Amino acid sequence: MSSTAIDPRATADDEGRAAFDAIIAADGRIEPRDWMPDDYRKTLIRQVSQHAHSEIIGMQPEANWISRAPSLKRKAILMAKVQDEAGHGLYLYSAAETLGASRDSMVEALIEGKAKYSSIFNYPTKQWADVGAIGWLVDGAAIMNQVPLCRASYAPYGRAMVRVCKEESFHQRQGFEILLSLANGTPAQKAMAQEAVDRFYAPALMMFGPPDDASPNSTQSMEWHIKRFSNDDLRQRFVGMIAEQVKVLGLTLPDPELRFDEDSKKWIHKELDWVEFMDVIKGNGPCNAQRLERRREAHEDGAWVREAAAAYAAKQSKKMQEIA
Ligand code: BYC
Repeated sequence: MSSTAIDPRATADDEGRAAFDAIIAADGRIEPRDWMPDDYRKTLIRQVSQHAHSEIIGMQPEANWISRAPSLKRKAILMAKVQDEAGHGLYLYSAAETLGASRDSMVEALIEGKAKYSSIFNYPTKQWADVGAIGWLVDGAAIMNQVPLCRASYAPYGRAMVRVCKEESFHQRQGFEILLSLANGTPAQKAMAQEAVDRFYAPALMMFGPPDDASPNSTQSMEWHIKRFSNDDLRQRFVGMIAEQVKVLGLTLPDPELRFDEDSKKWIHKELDWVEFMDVIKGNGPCNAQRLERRREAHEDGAWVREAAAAYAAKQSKKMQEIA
């Protein structure tokens, strides 16, 4: 091609970028077939697949208590909640697939320990009240983070989030209600609830990710309207919310320094252990190895389902070809 010839691909890309920029500037939505910059696609595949993995791995700490739930009613509710998390994972894998990521490659990255998932699920659930603390604090943090994601510029992600958030809000209430029952129970039950809150408080605050000045992805993700608020902003909102709710529970947060500073209009909370956080996301948390081992086993156990589904799909497609 001579140097003066017009490269049709370059023109299409320029037009695509202009259309993309205009949609983002107007706070509109990008659909799967729209042109998008490679880095936007990559960022979304990263975040959405990590989010899907978190939902799937997040089933384990609570499933640990299904067989030991204290009543039939609690057991039924917990089973429904854990199944909801599986559903969230599936919506999210589907959303990531619309960006061109294959389900197999995402699952492989998870079971090979190459993909990240939320730090929180690498902590153990040691006693029944942990199920309440997860519902209240972990699902509570998840909602705080995910409600703004309903407006994410990538439409399939935003649409998945709407449904996820409705279910998370039920999850948070069931967790709060478990803690409330325990807090109003015997002194031993109240102590169990307090101990669970003490253990999950800091890890729940770290779910929002590193502080803003150490968050390499936030600025660009906010410019693209994927994230709407920074990690610290969401953490602030969350702390403010639970500081009030804990009073209703009659429990305390393990943070004697926690106060609202009128001058800065910010909540001052204790320093979080970011060394521990980095260690957990690198795979060295208390339960990382166990979570991945369990996921690998489940994947292997489910091989026959995948094979049967693939064989059925192949048979149907052959039938359709014969008819056509
Ligand atoms: N854990 O630049 P940053 C649930 C990573 S499941 C692990 O701030 P970004 C539930 C981050 O990926 C809810 N890794 O990143 C399920 C990045 O690493 P890479 C899960 C974390 O993406 C079952 C690096 O640190 N929610 O609710 O702008 C039962 C630098 O961070 C974490 C979501 O996934 C972490 N906590 O912001 C019950 C929400 N934080 O990828 C409940 C969707 C950061 O560059 N995700 N990292 O190697 C998001 O909103 C964002 O991805 C984050 C991080 C706020 C998490």
